[in-house]
Amino acid sequence: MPRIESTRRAALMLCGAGLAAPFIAGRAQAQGVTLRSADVHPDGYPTVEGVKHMGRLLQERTSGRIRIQVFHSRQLGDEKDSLEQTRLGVIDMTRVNTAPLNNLVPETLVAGLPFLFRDTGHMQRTMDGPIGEEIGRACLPHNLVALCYYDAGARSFYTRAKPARTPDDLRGMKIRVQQSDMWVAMMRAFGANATPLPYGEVYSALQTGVVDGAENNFPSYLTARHFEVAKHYAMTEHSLTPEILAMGKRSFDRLPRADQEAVRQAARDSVPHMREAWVRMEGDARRQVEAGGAQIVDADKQAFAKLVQPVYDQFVRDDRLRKLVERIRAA
Ligand code: GTR
Repeated sequence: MPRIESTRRAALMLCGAGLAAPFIAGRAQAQGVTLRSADVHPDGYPTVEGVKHMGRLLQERTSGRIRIQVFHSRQLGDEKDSLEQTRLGVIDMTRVNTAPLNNLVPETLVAGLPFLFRDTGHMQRTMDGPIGEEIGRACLPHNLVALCYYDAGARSFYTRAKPARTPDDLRGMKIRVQQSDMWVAMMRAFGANATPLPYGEVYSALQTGVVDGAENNFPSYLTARHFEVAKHYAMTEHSLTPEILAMGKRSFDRLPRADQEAVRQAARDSVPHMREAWVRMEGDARRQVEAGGAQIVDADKQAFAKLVQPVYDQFVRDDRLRKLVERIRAA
């Protein structure tokens, strides 16, 4: 089934379910609300498990009045589609990477900038604190209420023909990136040609040679089965871009204030659960792709890091973003 058609069908199905019905104006408590949340990853993936955990907390804390149903495995389309549906109020929540938000909310691109976060701890402290809050607030005028950030490990290159240990190896290769202008510029800086594609199209693009490679963390490399068609994984670790869980402002505004707070709190409280699942899966995924024939090699990270200034020059131009980057570096 063509992607767009299946997405529209899912959206119609959800509308038909009468999303707005349980929210009764004037009531202090929402009654019998099921929040629909989208994810591109399969059941069991740490992001899906994080949102399910949030749902369990919410259900307990509201005596079953508010629940979450997770539509995993791209049932509601790729990330751009689910973001759009969330902004429009067709679905209530979506878990996406920060990258598909970059063109809409420039503050989010800061979180994906190459070699900005020093390590996972630095990323977590930044995103869980005032800087993450500021980035989240910037989503509000676009009808998105940022609830929390999840881990996505480090992204590295994987390629079909030979490993991308250095920028020279990568030169001229067509590399799939997420749909973000900043990510396109990052590939240009590394000497590659960027091909922006939705996640769901990457496997066949790799298989047919439409692209020479892509980049992602181990859990995605495994679960999307990209390791079957691009076997050379080089540890460039060029970005620690985190995930974001966002609720549509329309759905959020329909909830009474106390329930809004319960939603925010449950999201925050789901983060440690997600991160534990993440750590487990990152190690498992690495072992599984190796067992499946992937060749993991070290890369010359310094050589890649030396090339990123043009990305900063192009995208961190205004004062607001410059200050964010400075504060992140100083943290
Ligand atoms: C994954 C991320 C997804 C999506 C995907 C991609 O690591 O969890 O949200 O961004 O990468 O590359 O499209």
